[in-house]
Amino acid sequence: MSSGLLLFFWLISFFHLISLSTSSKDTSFVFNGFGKDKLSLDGSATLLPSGLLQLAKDSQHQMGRAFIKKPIEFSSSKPLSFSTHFVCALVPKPGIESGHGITFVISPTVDFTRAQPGRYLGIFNASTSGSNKASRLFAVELDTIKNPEFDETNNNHVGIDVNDPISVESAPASYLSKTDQKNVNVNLSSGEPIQVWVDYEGTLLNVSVAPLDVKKPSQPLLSRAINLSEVFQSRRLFVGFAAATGSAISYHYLLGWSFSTSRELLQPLDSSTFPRVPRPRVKHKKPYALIIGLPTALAIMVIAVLAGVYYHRKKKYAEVSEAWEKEYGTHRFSYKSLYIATKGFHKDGFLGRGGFGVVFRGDLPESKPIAVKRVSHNGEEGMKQFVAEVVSMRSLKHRNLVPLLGYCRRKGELLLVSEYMPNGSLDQHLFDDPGLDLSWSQRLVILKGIASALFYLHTGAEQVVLHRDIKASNVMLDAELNGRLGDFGMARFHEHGGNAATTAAVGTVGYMAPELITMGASTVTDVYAFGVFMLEVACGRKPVEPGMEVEKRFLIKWVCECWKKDCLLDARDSRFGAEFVPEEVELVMKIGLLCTNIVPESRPTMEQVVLYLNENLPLPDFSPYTLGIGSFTPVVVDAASLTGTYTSRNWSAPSASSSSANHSKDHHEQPLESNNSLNVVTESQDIESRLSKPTSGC
Ligand SMILES: *[C@@H]1O[C@H](CO)[C@@H](O)[C@H](O)[C@H]1NC(C)=O
Ligand SMILES: *[C@@H]1O[C@H](CO)[C@@H](O)[C@H](O)[C@H]1NC(C)=O
Ligand SMILES: *[C@@H]1O[C@H](CO)[C@@H](O)[C@H](O)[C@H]1NC(C)=O
Ligand SMILES: *[C@@H]1O[C@H](CO)[C@@H](O)[C@H](O)[C@H]1NC(C)=O
Ligand SMILES: *[C@@H]1O[C@H](CO)[C@@H](O)[C@H](O)[C@H]1NC(C)=O
Ligand SMILES: *[C@@H]1O[C@H](CO)[C@@H](O)[C@H](O)[C@H]1NC(C)=O
Ligand SMILES: *[C@@H]1O[C@H](CO)[C@@H](O)[C@H](O)[C@H]1NC(C)=O
Ligand SMILES: CC(=O)N[C@H]1CO[C@H](CO)[C@@H](O)[C@@H]1O
Repeated sequence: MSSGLLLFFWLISFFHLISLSTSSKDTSFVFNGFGKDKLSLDGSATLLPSGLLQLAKDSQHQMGRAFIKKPIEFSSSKPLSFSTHFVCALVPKPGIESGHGITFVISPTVDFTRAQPGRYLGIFNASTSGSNKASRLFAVELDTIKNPEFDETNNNHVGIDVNDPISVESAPASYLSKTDQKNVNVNLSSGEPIQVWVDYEGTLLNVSVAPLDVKKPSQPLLSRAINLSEVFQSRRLFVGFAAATGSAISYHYLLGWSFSTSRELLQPLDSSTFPRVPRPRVKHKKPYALIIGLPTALAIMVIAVLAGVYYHRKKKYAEVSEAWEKEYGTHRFSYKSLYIATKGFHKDGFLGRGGFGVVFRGDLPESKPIAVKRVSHNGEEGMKQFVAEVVSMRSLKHRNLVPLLGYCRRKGELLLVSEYMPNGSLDQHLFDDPGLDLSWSQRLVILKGIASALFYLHTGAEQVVLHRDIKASNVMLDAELNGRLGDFGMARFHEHGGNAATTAAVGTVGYMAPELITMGASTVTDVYAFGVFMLEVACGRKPVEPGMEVEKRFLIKWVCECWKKDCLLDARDSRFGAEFVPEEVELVMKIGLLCTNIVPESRPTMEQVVLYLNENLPLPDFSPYTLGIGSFTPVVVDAASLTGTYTSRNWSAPSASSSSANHSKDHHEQPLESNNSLNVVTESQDIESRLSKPTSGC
């Protein structure tokens, strides 16, 4: 070999790669960390990017081997000899027994397809042990498992194997310390790098082990006479390493390796350039932190989340239920079912906003569609009575009532469940543009239906039921466009739930009988409201329209004025066209006026109204000048004054009670100058007087 080539190899050695030199017939090489090109890897052996050679994978029953690619040509002219020095590390896997071990191997072949892992160390197999010593194999083992069947001394031994996993010589890993002059144990599976020297010359094989920072011991651990020329017929031999795991697992690393066929030519290892041995990331306490702590933390988190969800749901679906409600159990809906039925009260199911709450459409499984009204209230006061009423209302059955199905109670909220009415409320069709143009006959059917329902409420049920808030927006239309009275009793609820001072009179302005404030609700106040409602349906306008000219502003007055001018039909809804029966329209208007008589006693009962409407009873004799007819007294509730003066329940009848049958314009304003400061305010006198001025023609 030329000196230039030698220099080249020196340079490579200097860069801690590979030095492979042959001097005469000797072979030497050194690896300070490993490169791929000179080694052939087998099994699970891998070369890590750091230059670390990992032999067996960190899982069970793995084996890995690494041999020099080209076989060493041992000189046949002189006895076989070699020297090697390598550094390895066996890093135990946390929590698992460390095993099985690493071997330095000399073999005429690199075909180890029959080899087995575990105690066979990835080079032997079951049949190579015992008498059948077919394989030609020499190995030095660093074994971290005690295999009693192989006569092994302990789980931390070094052995010499010739054709057999049963060592010809073995000893617990240790070295003779120069300084202390005593044997020091070497823990093979400490994870620390361990130096191994194997020297063979003549027929003597010496093996030494020591930690990395210790010089080669003067006395070898094992010294054994072996004739390797008998073991190997061939002089072309592969040298390398093997490692295996079984159910015990270690990471088996090789950090550096120097080999020479001549003891003198063996090159030193440079430990400063060795790759670092990776430590399993979790040590000692951390595995517990992971194995026990992590699942515990996860479990706590899961429980916390579940608890959070539970309480959230519990709060979301929370209801108020009291002992007295038990008897109404069957009428009670769970909030959750209503929440689900209305898809969380989604805006897509929004039906409308009534006087007392918001209405949503809902779908319960196996049931007709429902309407859910959410009524907020600020007190539990009167709730018991109201719920009792609601439940009793459930027993009300009439084809012109919206069937009430039940209720649900939450804190500050009451939910009323009724059947869903597909065609909405009447006021939408009377006043809103996209509504239906209800013909006169349809309207008459609706009026007759509502009259009959109200008659039923007043007389048909076990006890008198007042609606308290009759108006077009509380009249629903079913699929056949029948009128269905809904929301009965709501006003009463409002009265209970709210501030007594502001709710002394409840209902809707324009439909409230004047005596309502002082006398409270009664069947006759319902009749009054129904009268207004009849006029509303016949005229197609609201009872009070502040935007209109003064003469038309108050519906009752306007209808009466038209009658006075003998053109009652002028007040009718212009949308009727020609398709109406004039007598019927007049009849409805007159009944409306009759019902809105300012004198409660003068109003008909609902029974009479039904009879009148069906023309089973002639109307009483009355004119637009009859006492109390056509006198609209808009009621304005002044809450502040109410609180102080709402003591006298006695209503001094307004001047309408004056005996004059002819309702003279000059004195029909007087009634409300009553001295008990009833919170009833009339429109100013000049409006009244102007209204009563006769206008010419129709
Ligand atoms: C064991 O290995 C030897 C040689 O490597 C082979 O001849 C033999 O068949 C193997 N036995 C088994 C059981 O694999
Ligand atoms: C060897 O070291 C490993 C890892 O530090 C340890 O688990 C084991 O107990 C040690 N063995 C002995 C015999 O000290
Ligand atoms: C082996 O060790 C003995 C001392 O125990 C020594 O005399 C001999 O030279 C050594 N042989 C080799 C090859 O290192
Ligand atoms: C070793 O074995 C070889 C071949 O069997 C033989 O030629 C040689 O003499 C032996 N050497 C010794 C020292 O026994
Ligand atoms: C209200 O009128 C009744 C008779 O209608 C009478 O007994 C009662 O004392 C009156 N109350 C007041 C406060 O005027
Ligand atoms: C009512 O007044 C009208 C005209 O204003 C009059 O024709 C009629 O006779 C009066 N009726 C009564 C009962 O006073
Ligand atoms: C109302 O009462 C006051 C005294 O409180 C009295 O001066 C006034 O004349 C009374 N008005 C009427 C209409 O009774
Ligand atoms: C006139 C009108 O719109 N009628 C409807 C009332 O509701 C039913 C059921 O939804 C519909 O089929 C009708 O068309």
